[in-house]
Amino acid sequence: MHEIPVAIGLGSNLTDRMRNLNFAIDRLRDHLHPLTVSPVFETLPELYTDQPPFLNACCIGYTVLTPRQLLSALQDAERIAGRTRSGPRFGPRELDLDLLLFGDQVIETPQLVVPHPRLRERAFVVVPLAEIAPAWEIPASRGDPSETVQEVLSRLDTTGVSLFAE
Ligand code: PH2
Ligand code: MG
Ligand code: MG
Repeated sequence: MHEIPVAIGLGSNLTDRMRNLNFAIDRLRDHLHPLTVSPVFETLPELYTDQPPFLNACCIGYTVLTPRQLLSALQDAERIAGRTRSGPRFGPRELDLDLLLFGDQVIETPQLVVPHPRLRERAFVVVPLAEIAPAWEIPASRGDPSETVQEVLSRLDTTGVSLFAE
């Protein structure tokens, strides 16, 4: 069995946000071993700002799934949590599960881009990820050099990201 370390970003800004994150964490336990969960942060909405604040967290763990299998497990969990694809791009959602990192692999398919294309710009992802994986080396991709999570964090503006609960 070949296990690969992966990182997942979790977000919710509709209905019971903490319940939605906990639902996702329970589902991720089936696929990532051992599962490490970051603290939860409350974050001001970015990209599409006219929406409620998010709760964001990250999880890491080892998986035997392929990237495609893991992506479809994430999409299943989003759907079961009540997510529909009807709203605006970057708009409000019950549950968002993003495949951020898959070992040191660089993947560019129409369905999936890893490392996540906006990972390095988003304090709401990098702050929680740095709590559990500061030394993870993000592979070079899309013109960005390889650098650690901590290095990315050190140049981000973290205003709007505050600790919510452990
Ligand atoms: N997700 C988005 C758009 N904007 N803002 C915050 N604070 N947190 C998110 O998870 C988020 C967002 C689309 O995925
Ligand atoms: Mg997202
Ligand atoms: Mg998403």
